[in-house]
Amino acid sequence: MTATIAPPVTAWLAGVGRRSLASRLRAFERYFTRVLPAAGDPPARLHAAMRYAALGPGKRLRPLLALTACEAVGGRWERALPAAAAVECVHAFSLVHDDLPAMDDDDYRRGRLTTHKKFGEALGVLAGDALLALAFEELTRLAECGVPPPRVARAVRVLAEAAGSRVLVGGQVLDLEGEGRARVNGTGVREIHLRKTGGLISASLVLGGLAGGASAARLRALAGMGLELGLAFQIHDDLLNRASSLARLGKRAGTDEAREKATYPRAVGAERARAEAARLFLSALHGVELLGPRAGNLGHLIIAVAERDR
Ligand code: GRG
Repeated sequence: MTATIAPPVTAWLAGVGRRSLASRLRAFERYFTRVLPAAGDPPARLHAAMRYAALGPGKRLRPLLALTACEAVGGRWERALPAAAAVECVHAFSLVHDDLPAMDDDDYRRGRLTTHKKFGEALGVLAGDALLALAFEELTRLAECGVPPPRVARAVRVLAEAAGSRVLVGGQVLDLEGEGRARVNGTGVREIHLRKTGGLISASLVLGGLAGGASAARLRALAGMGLELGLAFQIHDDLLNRASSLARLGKRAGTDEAREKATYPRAVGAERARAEAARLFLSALHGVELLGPRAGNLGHLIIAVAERDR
């Protein structure tokens, strides 16, 4: 299996006339490529593994959320580029570690071999570790973009909490504990999804808001909206996972079902899952509307997420 079956990064935004989103995505890609250590820098194989893991054809949803949240609250989106890179580094770390034999033991991710399959298990672990450290190194660069130091410190705390034992890592533990056990109910699945997916999506919006100078009330609104969006995104992903093929989704179809994973459709049925995702997407969009006219790109982005079929 090669990278050629993976959709290009922009594919999920195509055909929806969201030109400014695509241009922010391109700017992010250029920036992010420079953030990652060059593949030739020693230790070269580690850096090659980090670049493979981070620069693969993902959707870059979290960076786009950070950039569009920044502009939604009146900031220049470029100011949030370090925050966008930081959330993508944490995301990439979590995917690399999630694919390891000790966790989901996956061979394919984003339509190509997983990082540990390509570089070996030890480098898979270490590339993930280094990406997590790089996220915080990068976040401090917000100060170079003119973000006041107290806001930078707050951003570091927000991301550390989102990546830590109460949120991302904690969600992974709950998920592992639930695997193969008696069916996890809807409330249990919500808890896992909010931690594994909602926390980082919420942090992406908050970091963008911090970079853009958002008030405390707007930061709270962004955090709440992010949890709704994260939950909606994950339920939608669960539904896509049931139906999609390796070529469309970049991983094997129905893998959640096969592993008896805690998914929302499995817990409450596909119809209720669909209705819940729609309710959450609409509620997040309502929150965006309240942010005012500069939140247009964020709104477009959420609609693209809701309409995603891969
Ligand atoms: C190993 C610490 C640790 C955590 C793992 C993120 C995670 C927790 C596991 C990955 C598997 C999974 C289903 C996570 C839920 C979040 C999610 C849907 C990730 C995939 O996000 P996308 O679709 O990925 O944005 P791309 O490839 O587009 O970047």
